[in-house]
Amino acid sequence: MHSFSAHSLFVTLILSGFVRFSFCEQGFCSVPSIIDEQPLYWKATNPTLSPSHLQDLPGFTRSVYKKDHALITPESHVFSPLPDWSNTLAAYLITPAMGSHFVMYLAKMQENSKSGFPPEDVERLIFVLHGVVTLNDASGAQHKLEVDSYAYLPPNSQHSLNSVAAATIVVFERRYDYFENYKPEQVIGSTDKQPLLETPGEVFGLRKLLPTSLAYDFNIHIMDFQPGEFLNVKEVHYNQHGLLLLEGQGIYRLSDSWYPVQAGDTIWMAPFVPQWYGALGKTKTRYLLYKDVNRSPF
Ligand code: UGY
Ligand code: MN
Repeated sequence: MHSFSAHSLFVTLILSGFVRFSFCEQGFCSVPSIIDEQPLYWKATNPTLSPSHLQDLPGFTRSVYKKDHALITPESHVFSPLPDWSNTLAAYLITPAMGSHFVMYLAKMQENSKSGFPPEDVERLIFVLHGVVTLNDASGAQHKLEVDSYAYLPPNSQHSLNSVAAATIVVFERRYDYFENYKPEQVIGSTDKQPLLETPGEVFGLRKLLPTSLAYDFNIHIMDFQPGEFLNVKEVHYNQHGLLLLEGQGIYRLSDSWYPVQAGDTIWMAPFVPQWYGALGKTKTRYLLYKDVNRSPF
């Protein structure tokens, strides 16, 4: 009886993907098959702290911080309370201390949490990675934002984000760069509702979360690569980037370094850092990418 229940527990664990094997025979090892039926972006908020055999090695991290780029991996995240927010812990992953003109942070909203207000003239974009967040906007309307949904709040627009249960969001903020009489408007949407755009000379799938009109001084790109696909252009450009890998894995080239990366990783790219990505593994890569646009470098 005892051994039967142990056996059925074992089978259940295998079927549920909690136990994975690699089989080695005659010098060859097969990669374990991955049964992954988790919710969308689950890996981004529940990353593998890999390589798993080094997970507990004191001092080991894949994180790197250099003059023109940084890779910040989940085992390096340090969360602390956000000023003005209630019941929320945040990890700032990119800030002007690195040379960026924007911030990118993960905010873990707990039960009955509420956001604070951005500083004067600062615009905000939030993207939901886990859970459900309610946006109360400047007009008094309420919007329920689920995983894969986002909201752009123009500078100085009164709003609050509320959550009754645990939720994780990624937040981008930047001091708005006013241009002529253009005025950005609030935008609410979800990735799956955005059309696939043309990418001449490239193979990746591209969606943009914000309108491309001059009122907006940045955009967030959602980029998809099938395993084996890569950037054709070995990009070097004046724009800066903040990247969150939402799904998949591959190799990111930044300057002269080549990094294995996976869902949950964050990358800061300074202007002009040489950049290239190749998707590997068995599942598609999706990443979310901040890019400043529509303004003269002067
Ligand atoms: O639009 C871009 O600059 C984008 N293709 N860059 C990148 O993926 N590193
Ligand atoms: Mn780029």
